Amino acid sequence: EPFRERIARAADAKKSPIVLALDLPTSKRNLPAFAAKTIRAVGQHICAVKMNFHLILPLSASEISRINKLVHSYGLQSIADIKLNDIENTNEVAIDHLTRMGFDAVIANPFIGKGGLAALVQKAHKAGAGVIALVYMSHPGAKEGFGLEVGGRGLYSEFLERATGAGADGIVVGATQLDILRQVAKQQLPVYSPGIGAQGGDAEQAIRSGADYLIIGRSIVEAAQPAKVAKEIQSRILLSVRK
Ligand code: O7E
Repeated sequence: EPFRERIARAADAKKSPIVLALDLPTSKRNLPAFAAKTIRAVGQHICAVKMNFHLILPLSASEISRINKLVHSYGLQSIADIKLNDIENTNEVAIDHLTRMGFDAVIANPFIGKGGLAALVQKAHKAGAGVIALVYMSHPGAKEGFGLEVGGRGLYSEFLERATGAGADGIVVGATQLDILRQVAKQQLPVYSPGIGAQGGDAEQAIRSGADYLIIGRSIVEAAQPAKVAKEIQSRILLSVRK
């Protein structure tokens, strides 16, 4: 079953479009134990876990594999978010390592070009993994890159075309970019939206504007009661209109 369907099934089963960004602060001691504790706490309120440099840099491959096994035991998908942005060979080596560690999907930056993105998607699909492509990021400076005007239109619309053309399994648009969310919501690809809470975006507003999945980190991970916060967001979204 392709990643796109696996994560849709997980979201259905958990009644949650939340992708937990497991972004633990560097001050935390015993990261694997804290990661496991967080997954156990919120596992019923999310459909996937996303790991970034916060864990992929300090932990060993076997420590990451163990976390991925725990993620899977909760019926969740696991996404590796080291935004791939390199030459073909390097991206392919990264995909090899990440899929061996048990990740179900990777993130890619369409800036590498049509050919590079297509090769990356092919490689990932062959390994049974999905690819989610950046289209418009959530931070204020995103307009200086993704929002640049090229040939009379925003670079992000070119990135969207590249993602579709390459056969990617989803795209990323920040929850802080509601206009862009509304534009891309009409497309065929599932939209993953980060920037809720800590970066100022709102969960319900993002869903109403067309986000299919919400990537949420610090507001859950750093909360005194992560399960309570995750459950609150989950029930608020369930009540709001889904597209
Ligand atoms: O702000 P937080 O704590 O809720 O965390 C957001 C996470 O989403 C964090 O891991 C960050 O690296 C990531 N992210 C963004 O914040 N903005 C983006 O535009 C894109 C991502 C991201 O996850 O991209 C790949 C899916």
